[in-house]
Amino acid sequence: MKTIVPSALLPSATVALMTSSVLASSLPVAGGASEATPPSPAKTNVLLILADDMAYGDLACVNGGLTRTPSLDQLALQSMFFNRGYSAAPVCAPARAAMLTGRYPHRTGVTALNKNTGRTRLHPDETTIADLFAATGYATGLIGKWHCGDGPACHPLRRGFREFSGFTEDLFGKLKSYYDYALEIQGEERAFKDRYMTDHLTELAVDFVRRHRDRPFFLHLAYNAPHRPLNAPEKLIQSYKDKGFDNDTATIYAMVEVMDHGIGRLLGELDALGLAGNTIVVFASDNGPDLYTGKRFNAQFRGTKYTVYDGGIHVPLMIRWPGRLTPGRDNTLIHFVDLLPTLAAACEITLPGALDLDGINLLDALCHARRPPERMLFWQWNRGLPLYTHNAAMLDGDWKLVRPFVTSRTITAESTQPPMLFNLRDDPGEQNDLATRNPDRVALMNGSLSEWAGRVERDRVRPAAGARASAAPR
Ligand SMILES: [Ca+2]
Repeated sequence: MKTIVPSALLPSATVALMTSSVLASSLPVAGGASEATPPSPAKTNVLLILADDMAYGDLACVNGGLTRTPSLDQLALQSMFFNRGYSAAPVCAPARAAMLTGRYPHRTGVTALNKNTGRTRLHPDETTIADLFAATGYATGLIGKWHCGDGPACHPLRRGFREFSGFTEDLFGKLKSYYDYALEIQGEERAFKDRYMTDHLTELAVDFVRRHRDRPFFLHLAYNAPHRPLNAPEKLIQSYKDKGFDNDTATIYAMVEVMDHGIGRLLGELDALGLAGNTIVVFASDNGPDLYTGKRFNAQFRGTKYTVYDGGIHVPLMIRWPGRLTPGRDNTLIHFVDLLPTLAAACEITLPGALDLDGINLLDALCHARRPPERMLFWQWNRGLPLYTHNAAMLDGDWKLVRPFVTSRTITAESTQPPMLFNLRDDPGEQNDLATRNPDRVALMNGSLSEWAGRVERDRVRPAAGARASAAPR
C-alpha cells in the first residue's frame, strides 16, 4: 500500500487549499467546509454519471435492441433526452476538463491525452463545478476516472472533490485489466484483483450516497467503461458473440451492460433512500466510440472518437429531475460547457462574477420549454500542440463547418484541406458537403472559427497562475 496524497490534502482541508483566487475572494465560505452555512436539507443533490467512449448507438433504446441497457433505457424514459447533446471534445481529457469548468478545453489547458505532454493539467486558476458545490456546503465526491492532470497540484482533492476514490493519471499504468487494477481511495493506493472494476465503482457510489443521504451531495461517477482495456465477464461476451458480433464489439457491449446494471443498482439505491425525487441525475458519455476497437453501431453519425464529425462528439446525454424537467426527447442544443452553469442554477448556487464561462445556463429553457439564445459552438482536437487547421468544427444553427480530420497521430504541420459544410437538419450523417455551393457562408463560418481559435489559444497559453484573479466581472 502506498499513500499518494499528503495528509494535509485530505478532504477536511481541501477547500482552504483551493487555488482559485477568484473563488476564494468571491464566495463567503471559501475559508473551509466547517465554516460553511449548514446546508438546507431540501437542497437538490446531483449525480453526474459519465461513461467513457460510449457511443450514442450503444443504448438499446437507440439501436433497436442490439445491446441490453434496461436501466439506461428506463432512465432515458424518465429524463429529458437530448437529440442534440454534444461533448466538448472527441477525446477523454479535454471533454472532461470542459465539463468540469464550463469552458472550452483549450482555455483550461487540457488539450492532450498523455500526461507526459503536460497538456492534461487543468490550469491551477480554473474553478471546477466541484469547487462551487463544495463551497456551498455540498458533500462532493469523484468516483472513477480523473484525467485532468497528475501530481499533487492537479489532484481531484485539490480541485473541489472532498472525496476521491478512483484513478488519476498516475495510476493509468496500473490498470492492467478490469480484473487487475489499482484505485486510490481517499489518498491511499490499493491494488484489487477480486472484483470487476465497474462493479467496484458502483459499490463505491452506492456507499457514497448512503453515507451522505442526510445532506446535499454532488457525486461525479466517472466509469471507465467501455474504454480499453477490453474485459468483461465471459458469459456476457459470449452472449453477444452468439448474436454475431466480433470479439471486441461483443466485449464492449458486455462492458456497457455491466455498467448499465450498476447504474440501475445506484438509481435503485436513490429510490430506497427516498432521494430520487430530490436528485438531479445526469448521464452522458465523454466522446464517441473508439476507432480502434470493434465496429459498432453509432446511429447515422459519421466518424468516431478523435474526430469532430458528429460520431466523435454527439453523445448520449440525458437529465432526470422529477417534477421539474418534462421527460421525453428534446431538441435543445446542449453542450458539456452548459452543465456547470445549468446545474449550479438548478441548485441555486450563485456563480462568482469573474467566472468567464463558455457555457450558458439552460435551466429556464429546459424547465419551461423556452428557446435558449442562439449561439455558435466550437470544437477542435489534434494530438500534439493545437493546430486549429486540423479537425475543427463550428455549429451555427443547423449549419456545421468542419475542418477535416486528418490523423489521430501526432501532427506538427498545418492542414491544407479545405473546410466542409453540412446541414445537420437535412444531413445528420454529414455526407453531403455543401461548401462549394455556399462560399459566403463558408467564409463567414470559417472566419468565426478562426476568431474563436485565436481567443482560446491566447487563454490556453496564459501564465500558469493568477491570470484570472484580475478578470473583470461580467
Ligand atoms: Ca473517452
